[in-house]
Amino acid sequence: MKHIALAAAAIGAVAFANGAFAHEMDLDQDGLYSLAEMRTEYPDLTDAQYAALDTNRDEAVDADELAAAIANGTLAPME
Ligand SMILES: [Ca+2]
Ligand SMILES: [Ca+2]
Repeated sequence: MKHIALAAAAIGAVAFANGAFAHEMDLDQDGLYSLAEMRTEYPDLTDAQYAALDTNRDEAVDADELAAAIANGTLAPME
């Protein structure tokens, strides 16, 4: 059981690191990731790809949409 707990802790650490990096990517700290902000981490992101990330179609990517895209493999995890 011990190694399962350690694995869970490692996954938590990765999630925390992603969260911290995502916070930095939000240059104006408005809680949303504009296309320009996304391109600071994903330089090759296209308009179409950005639109696909915006699943609730409010024309901005929020933290939940970003996390979902990383979780489903649409975006590479941030390092
Ligand atoms: Ca922003
Ligand atoms: Ca959105």
